[in-house]
Amino acid sequence: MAIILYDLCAGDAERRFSPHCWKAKLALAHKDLQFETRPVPFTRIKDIGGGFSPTVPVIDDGGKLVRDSFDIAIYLEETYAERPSLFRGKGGESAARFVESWALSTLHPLLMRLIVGEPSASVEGMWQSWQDCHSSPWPKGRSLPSAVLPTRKALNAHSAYVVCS
Ligand SMILES: N[C@@H](CCC(=O)N[C@@H](CS)C(=O)NCC(=O)O)C(=O)O
Repeated sequence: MAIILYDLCAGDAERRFSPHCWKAKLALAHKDLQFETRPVPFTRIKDIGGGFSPTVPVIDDGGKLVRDSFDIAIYLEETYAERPSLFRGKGGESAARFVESWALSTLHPLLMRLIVGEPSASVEGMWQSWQDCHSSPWPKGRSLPSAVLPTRKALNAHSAYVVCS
């Protein structure tokens, strides 16, 4: 039976814009697991599993619900240990945690600023939930090029791992 992934959508159910849900999708694909997505708008997240999680992604694996993209990755790694590994051990898991923390605290606030602009009444609720989730201050005076410099250097040094299509 295919795993179900509850996936954030916009008014257009085909528009899936959540980077946290993308991570869960990539983890499922890397594990070569069959999954189906269920589009969920912000206002319906509370209906998943009778209020199981305030956020998506959530997966339903034969009745077992798991929330949070990183917890989903750990669950898949442990439950489907015979499949291609996501972390290749505890060292890889710790490195992935570091990258996640860096992306959440440095990259996401800057990207949010580019996408939604300066805080305003229209995004106030969204920004509050963002800060609650990530404890990140509004990124005043920081620029995207300086924030991505470590990534740029790493990719330059290890370009063999970058696949272009
Ligand atoms: N730490 C969580 C964060 C998930 C998260 O923030 N998801 C957003 C969508 S990108 C969400 O569901 N927000 C609901 C809300 O703000 O009401 C994870 O990695 O899954």
